[in-house]
Amino acid sequence: MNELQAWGWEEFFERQVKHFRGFDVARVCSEHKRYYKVWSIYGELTSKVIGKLLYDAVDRCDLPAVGDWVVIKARPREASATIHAVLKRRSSFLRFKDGELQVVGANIDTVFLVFSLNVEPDLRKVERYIAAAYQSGVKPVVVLSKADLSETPEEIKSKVLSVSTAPVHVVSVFKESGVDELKRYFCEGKTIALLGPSGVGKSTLINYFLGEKRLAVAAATADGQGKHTTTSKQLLLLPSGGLIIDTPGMRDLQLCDLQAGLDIAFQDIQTLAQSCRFADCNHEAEPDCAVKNAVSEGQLSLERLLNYKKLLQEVAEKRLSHKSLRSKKYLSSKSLPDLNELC
Ligand SMILES: Nc1nc2c(ncn2[C@@H]2O[C@H](COP(=O)(O)OP(=O)(O)O)[C@@H](O)[C@H]2O)c(=O)[nH]1
Ligand SMILES: [Mg+2]
Ligand SMILES: [Zn+2]
Repeated sequence: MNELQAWGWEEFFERQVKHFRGFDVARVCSEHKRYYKVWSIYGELTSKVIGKLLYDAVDRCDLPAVGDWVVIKARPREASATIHAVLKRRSSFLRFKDGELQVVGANIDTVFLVFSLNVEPDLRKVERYIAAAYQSGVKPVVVLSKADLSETPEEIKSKVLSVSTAPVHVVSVFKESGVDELKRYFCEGKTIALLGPSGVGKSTLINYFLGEKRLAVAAATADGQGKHTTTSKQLLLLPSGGLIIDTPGMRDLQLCDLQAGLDIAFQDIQTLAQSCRFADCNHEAEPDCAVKNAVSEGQLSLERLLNYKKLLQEVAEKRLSHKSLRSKKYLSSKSLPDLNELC
């Protein structure tokens, strides 16, 4: 495996650069206003996008984001470069910020959805994040952090497992428990992103994996909450191979108009629905509704069903509102992750 491949370069990107001659490729590792740090065969370069790319950009999604592969003209002696194109993304996490769609991270294979055990995680949020991950073409893994601050970590884990089609891990960096199990998701050339509210211990976890205190971590607070320390996204190379993206805390993730992602996240409801009398059952007042029956028999929680309906509604609304957005190209036609593969 060459250097580029170790950073995630693959055939999917290779195909896109056939017609670029005299250029190099690089991966964006961080973003600072309109400057980007990129990894290239010349080392790390500070780069700027060319005017045409800025001019042609309809929204922020058209500009480079952390994790993107870009086409560059390098000036190795000055350790700088200009970015001429952003290659099509294999996957991307999106969110709405300041009224526009933004890419939180690009070309991610696996996402660790981190929730701290110092309070019981909001199961509805867990469901939402999982659905958003599947929709983005990324495999989710739920990480319940700070197990040392909870008296009942295993109990909370089983509650989370009951709403999760993704694996769930209980970890404590302070006690060094459970963390090594997460290493099985590291694979050379594959990118993991950490998402979750700020203060849950994402940067601490990454420092543990890096084996050094590379990232700033919030000073401990009495309530175990932590505060906002990570201010920008950053792509890092793991010593064991593989890549990891640290993100600042995020309240919410954007769902996109890919119903299939929801279907995977709520596979239990999908399966039940196959036994409803009507194929297009809305699980409202229809007779012989297997989903409602499961709720009344206590097999399915009403909150989970209501959240599923709410997310469905949101997806339907997105579909309408994104019709006018050119960035629709980032929202649909994404392939779903292969759930059987670990790496
Ligand atoms: N008790 C406990 N605290 C932790 C653990 N991991 C991180 N923290 C603390 O949680 C706070 C926030 O951590 P940080 O990594 O900055 O969180 P981030 O905002 O998600 O990146 C810091 O004070 C950490 O020391 C853990 O396993 N147990
Ligand atoms: Mg952080
Ligand atoms: Zn039904």
